[in-house]
Formats: sequence, C-alpha cells, structure tokens
Amino acid sequence: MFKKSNELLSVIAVLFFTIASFSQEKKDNQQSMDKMWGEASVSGDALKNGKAKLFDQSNFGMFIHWGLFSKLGGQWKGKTYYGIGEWIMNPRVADIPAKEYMEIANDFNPTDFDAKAIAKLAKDAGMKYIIITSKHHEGFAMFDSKVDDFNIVKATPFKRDPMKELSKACHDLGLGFGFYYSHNQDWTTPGGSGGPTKNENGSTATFEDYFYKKCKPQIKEICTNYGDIDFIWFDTPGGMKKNLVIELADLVKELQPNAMLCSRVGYGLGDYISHGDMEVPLKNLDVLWESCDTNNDSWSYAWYDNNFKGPKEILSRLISTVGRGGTYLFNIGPDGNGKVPETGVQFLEEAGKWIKKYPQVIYGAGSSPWGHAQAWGDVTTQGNSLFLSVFNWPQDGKLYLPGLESEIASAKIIGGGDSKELKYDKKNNWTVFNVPYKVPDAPVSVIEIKLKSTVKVDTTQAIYPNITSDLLTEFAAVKSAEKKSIRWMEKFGEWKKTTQVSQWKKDGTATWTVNVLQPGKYYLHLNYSGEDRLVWKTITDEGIMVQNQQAATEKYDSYPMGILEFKTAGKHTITVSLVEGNSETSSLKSVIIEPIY
Ligand code: H79
Repeated sequence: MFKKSNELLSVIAVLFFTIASFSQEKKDNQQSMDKMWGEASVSGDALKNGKAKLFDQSNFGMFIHWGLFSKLGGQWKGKTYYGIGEWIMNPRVADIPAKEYMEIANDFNPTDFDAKAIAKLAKDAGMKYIIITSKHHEGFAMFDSKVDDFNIVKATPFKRDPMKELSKACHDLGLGFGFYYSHNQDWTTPGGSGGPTKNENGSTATFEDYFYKKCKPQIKEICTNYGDIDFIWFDTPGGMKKNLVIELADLVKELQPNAMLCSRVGYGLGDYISHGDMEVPLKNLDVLWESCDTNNDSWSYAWYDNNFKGPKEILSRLISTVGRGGTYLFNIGPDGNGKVPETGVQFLEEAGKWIKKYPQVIYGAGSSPWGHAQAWGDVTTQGNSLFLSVFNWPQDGKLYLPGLESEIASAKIIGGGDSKELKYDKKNNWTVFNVPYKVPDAPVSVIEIKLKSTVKVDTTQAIYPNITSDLLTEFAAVKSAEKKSIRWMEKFGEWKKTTQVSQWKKDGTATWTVNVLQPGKYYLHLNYSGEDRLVWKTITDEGIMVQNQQAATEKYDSYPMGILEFKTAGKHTITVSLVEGNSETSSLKSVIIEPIY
C-alpha cells in the first residue's frame, strides 16, 4: 500500500533499524518495533501504593530532550536536516563523524539555562515530575561524570552541572525527578551500539568495554549524586544481552529503590509500559503505562520546528491518555543556549491554568468506563463521578452520551460560572443533556455526572446525532481480510500509527456494531489508502446499501460515498467490503458517519 512514497522508505527504514539494532542475540531477540518499547513485568496493583504512586496519581509529567544536538538545532554545516533533531549525527541523517561531533562540546555554553524557571514551568503547567536526558544516543553526558570526560562539566566552557541544578529545583518545588539514559546506543563511545568499533589504540572495542567502563558506572553516578530519583527512563534496549540489562536494573533497584523503570530498559524488567513514541492508544489498557509525546514535532530543539501543540491539543491528548488509563509524558526541547522556545512555554502555561481549575479531571483520575473516546471529547472518573471533558462543544444545545446504564444523581457544568443542574432525557440507552449554546469554558468544558451507584455502560460504538462519528477499524470485526496495526513516519522520526484492514479476500468484510439514536439519513465517508480507483460497498443489517467508486492515493484520506440510512433506532451493523481495486493494497482505516443539515 505504500506504493512509491516516503512512507515505503520509512517502513523499510523501521524494519532495517529494527533488524540492525537487534542483530546481537538474534534468536531470542527477534523483537518487533512494539516489543522494542518493551513489556513491564510487575502487575500495576502491587506498585500503585508503593513506588508507582507518583506516576499513577500524577498522570502528567515533563520530558526534556537536551544535549549537544540542541546546539545544532537540526542544522549541520549550513544544511538543515528535518526530523528528530537528536538523531542529527546518525549516518542516516547528517552522518557526522564521532570525532567532529565531539568537538561541538568546545563551544557548548548554554548560559540561558535556568533550572528554577524550567521547574516552575513544569509546575505551572500542572506537571508533577521532570525526566531529562542525562545521556542520549550521542553519548554526551549532560552531568558531571568522573568516569567519562565527554560531559558538560569537563568538555564545555559552561562547566556547570545542569542536572544538579534541575534536580535541586525540582526537589525544592516538590516535583519528582528522573533521568533518561540511552543504555544501548552510544554513537561516540567505542563499543557502544552505533558507536566506533575501534578503541583509540586501534584495538577492537566490545560492547562490554562500553558497558563496564561507561554505561554502568554512569548509571551509578546518576543514581548516587542527585538525591532521590523517581524514574530511570532507559531507551532503546535493542539487542543488549539480558544479563547486562539485569545488571543495570539491579543497580538502579539497589541505589534508588523508589525509582520507576520504564519498559524500554528491556526484557520485561520495567515497572510500567512505555508506549511507542508520540502515540495515544485508542483502547483502555489496564496496566501501568505511559505515552510520551513532544510539544512540537522533534524531541530536541530544531530551529525550524515551530509546530507547537496548542493548549487545547495538549489538554485533549492528556485527557485522552488519562481516559485510556495512562500517564502523559510531554516533552520540551531547550535550545543550545538552554532557553525553552517561547511559544511552547506559553502554550504549556495556558494548559496549566486550565488544569489548575479542573485538577480532579486529571490527578488520580481513573479511565473512561467506555474504554474509548467520545466523538465530542473524553471521560475520566473519580469514584462515582464521571467527568465529561468536551473538546467540541455542541452547537445545538444537546450533548449526547451513549450507553450510560447507571442512574444519575446529578449533572452539572463545573469550573465556576453557571453551575445549575443540567436537565436531561433518556432515550433508549442514551442520555441527552440540555446544555447552553454558549461554550461554558475554553479550551475544554467539563460536565460532572455524579452517579447513584458504580458505573455501568454499554460500550458499543455510537452514531451521534449531531456530530460526526469516526468508526475506526480498531473496533471492527474483520472476516477474510487482514486487520493490523501499522506505523510509519510522516516526517523523519515523527511516528504515526493506525489500525487498518487490507488483504481483502473475495468475501472479505469489516463490520461495526453501532448504537443509533436518531434514525434517518447520514453522509457516509470512507477513510482509506490504495491505488488508482476503488469501489467499496457498505451495507447495514437493514439491507441499506451504498456502493461507489472513488480515487485512492498512498496517503490515507476520506472520500464521500453517498447517503446511508438507518430506518430504526437501536443496535445495527455496518459492513464494508472492497468490490473493485487491488485487494492487497486497498487499506481501510475508518468509516465516517456525518449528520446531514
Ligand atoms: O529520544 C527520543 C528518540 O530519539 C528515541 N526515543 C525518543 C523518546 C528513539 N530512539 N530510537 N527511536 C526513537 C526509534 C527511531 C528510529 C528512527 Fe530512524 C530514527 C526513525 C528515524 C530516525 C532509524 C533511523 C530509522 C530510520 C532512520
């Protein structure tokens, strides 16, 4: 399906990367990209009252990518390399020789770095801890290291230890603190994965050389010299040997028993699952997990990357992550002077003001009983209260909530202002709230529903009467076709993921069971990729059929198919099949049902 595009290259790149980085111990180590992000070994419940408390209750933390690459800001010798900036020295990007790269340190003098200001930003943004890159794949230690001179104190004119300053600033403000450490990849140290293969004296360097001379002793340093550490965020274990990963995990456990290890340490030794980069899952997950995301497109500072997520996007991604049962780790990238880009700061502060008003929606909040998002927003919970965070406020005075089966004690818009009881009607198993036409709050309004008893819901996908419903293939039952998750890079290093259905056999179908409140006519669109022109057929359990031809390209896009009608309210099925077109490459992503005005 990725006919000629960059996407094909990217998919190949991922495969290559996966294979290349897992080349050691191939046999028991044939891990997929998803496996690379790791599995956690310990059941969440055992940890939630112990060392996982900060992680589990906070639901929101700050990630910081900062290193020598921040000084380059995506540019090398006058040329800009678009994509994730911290990869700039990699052969696949600017291919900077290790020696030359190490010289950047000579002029690295980030005098604008202000640890207190960054800690305050995190606090103002409503984040409860900071995790910062102590050493990324480039191999440069952003802390005072006695075991390796390629560090910010020894090798730069700056000479300060910014990690000392930041850990102190966090502790002073009551924030948690943790380190990112790239344990397998080290592109400037002989023996490190992706690093030089020879030592200075010409002898062959082994991974064990790097591991015992640098990696493990540096983990000891970061676990000893910075007070209490709440997280050690190892990244990309690749093909590291199990015994070495165990040594690192044991060392952290010994020196910082309260530090949470993310699953990217490898071999299931993590305390929580770290999902693929920049990914908010669609379905609830009942384990301890985190989504890491960045405030623009790159993790580290890049001069051109000014595509910052606005306050509403930050909040909606945060709320949806909490709604799925996870924790949101949101990244900023200070520049080579140590300054955090202004627009990112501003948007985070605005998001933080909202969180201050609605702390109960985020902190300690539970996941949505629906198990997936709503068309208008998402749901989080505390005890018998449901918080409906509405990102798209309805324009017709009605907010439709499908499937709530428990009795409502009260329903109010919260956050100050008008807090009158909301009136509502029950129709089938839908609750229809009469809400003001005027949006109560920006960027997100919240309705609190107090229930008389514990929550019970029918989680069937809903067709909303007044807002477009996007039925994703993730929620479809598929026969004689292949449903799978794919990842690709939109930009270099910027991951996208979707579930799609392709490889259609003759009788291949994707079927959604849906809950319809309002019978009548709706526009039907299909979102797909493919080649040339495709004919799709959509049919309901009532025998209403829409069949049409539309164009297809290698990029997912939605195309109008016609008008689909539901004759009656209640449960229905919608079944899609491919009638004409390349059965292998035609890739269906979602069915879109839009009310007609
Ligand atoms: O620190 C951030 C990334 O630099 C790091 N993890 C997050 C938190 C990371 N390391 N590896 N990966 C993410 C997987 C990325 C692979 C890619 Fe590439 C790097 C895609 C594009 C650049 C390898 C090289 C595959 C294609 C080119």
